[in-house]
Amino acid sequence: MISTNTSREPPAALLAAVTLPGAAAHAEDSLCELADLADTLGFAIAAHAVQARPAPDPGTYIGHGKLEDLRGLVHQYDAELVIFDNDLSPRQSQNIERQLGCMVWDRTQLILEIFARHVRTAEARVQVELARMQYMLPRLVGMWAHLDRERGGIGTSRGMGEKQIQIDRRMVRARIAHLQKELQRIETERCTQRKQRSNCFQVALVGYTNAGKSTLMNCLTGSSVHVADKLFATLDATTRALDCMAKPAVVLTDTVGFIRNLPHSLVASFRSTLEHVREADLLLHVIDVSHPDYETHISTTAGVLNEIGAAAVPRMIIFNKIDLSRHDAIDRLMLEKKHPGCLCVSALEESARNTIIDAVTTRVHEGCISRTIRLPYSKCDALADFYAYSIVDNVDYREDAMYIDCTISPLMRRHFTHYLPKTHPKQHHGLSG
Ligand SMILES: Nc1nc2c(ncn2[C@@H]2O[C@H](COP(=O)(O)OP(=O)(O)OP(=O)(O)O)[C@@H](O)[C@H]2O)c(=O)[nH]1
Ligand SMILES: [Mg+2]
Repeated sequence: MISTNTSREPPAALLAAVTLPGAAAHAEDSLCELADLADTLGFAIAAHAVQARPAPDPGTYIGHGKLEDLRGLVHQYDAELVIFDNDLSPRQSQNIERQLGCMVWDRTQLILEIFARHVRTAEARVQVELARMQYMLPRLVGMWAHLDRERGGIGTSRGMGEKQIQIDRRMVRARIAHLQKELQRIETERCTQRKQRSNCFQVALVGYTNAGKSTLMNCLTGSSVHVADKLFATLDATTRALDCMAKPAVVLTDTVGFIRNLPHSLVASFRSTLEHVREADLLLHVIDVSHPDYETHISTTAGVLNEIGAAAVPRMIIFNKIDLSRHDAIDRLMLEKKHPGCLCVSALEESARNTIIDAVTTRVHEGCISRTIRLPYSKCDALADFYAYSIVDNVDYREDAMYIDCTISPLMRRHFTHYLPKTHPKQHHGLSG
């Protein structure tokens, strides 16, 4: 089927997709998302072509007849670009480009271009460039083929194009090695910052792109991180203190969103940014409940969390944008039944703050133990640790020592190992001094 759209703004682009058996259910949503991704880069989608096939064509992914149709559309709309919803091999992109006479991107390249456009910090710049270089390396072949076509002929030895490819490959490999070193340096720096934060309960916002993570970050911490109604507005990790009564103190991190078929090279390059997610004590999984395909967003996010090694981190589900739901109360009931313990909020409403902070505080204090600990006066310096890492209910200054009534969270127990027994907890614990 080929459908067209008469409203057109330059630069024009076309979308193309091949639906393989088993993928039909999500094909339309995936194509809509591809249009949103293209829109993020400012392309106007003039038309799209979709073909159902039992398997991709090895040379051109899409069938030859459909490719002819696309060629007609390229001319009709004067399209600069054709974007495939599937991942194309370097050879397939090259063949299609040759036949259509315009630029051809696959889904991965489109996402890489968006990331490149949205980078703000030096770290994200390195991460995105590394992913782009890795994507480009096997695709250099097509870039210089014209030199061979111009100069090559029967009897010519190696063409200029081939020599140029070898030079380029060396340069790209050297650049990749340089970027990898740079990322390692950044990771070491991050490791130091993480150690500084290890006395805090770490919470990270995760979820599909555009779910409202940054809006929630601003609502919860009063910060002003960048919010936009476009995909991949956030590429960097921002960490802020959460103003709540929990002990230990809580820090919240906002970071890059996920999407279906997130390029593996990007996941690998963003390892240091995603470390916040892997090392968190709790993940707030934010879901845009107004999105018709939010169930797929939930499973996609779960899949990426698995891929980055964060599957075991405890999660709290937050259905956001409930203000956009048509039957607010009914939807809440249905969601709470299906996802026990979930929260339904609107990040645009003040009430979201208290709802989430109360739930996080409860989670921080889950598994806390209450103890009366004897602290000899010779160790009175340690009293500061009790105030920093536990909730102190009372300090009784007796003749022999101080007796501290306190509540200690599981995360902070390591600070009190001297005071707590290894096996049988008793009501009173002392430190010999
Ligand atoms: N109506 C409504 N809009 C919201 C709500 N939360 C966020 N938005 C809007 O949704 C859009 C995306 O919000 P962001 O906070 O940038 O989303 P994000 O999850 O950080 O997106 P990425 O950084 O791209 O992954 C913005 O236009 C927000 O104003 C909400 O509760 N209700
Ligand atoms: Mg964001």
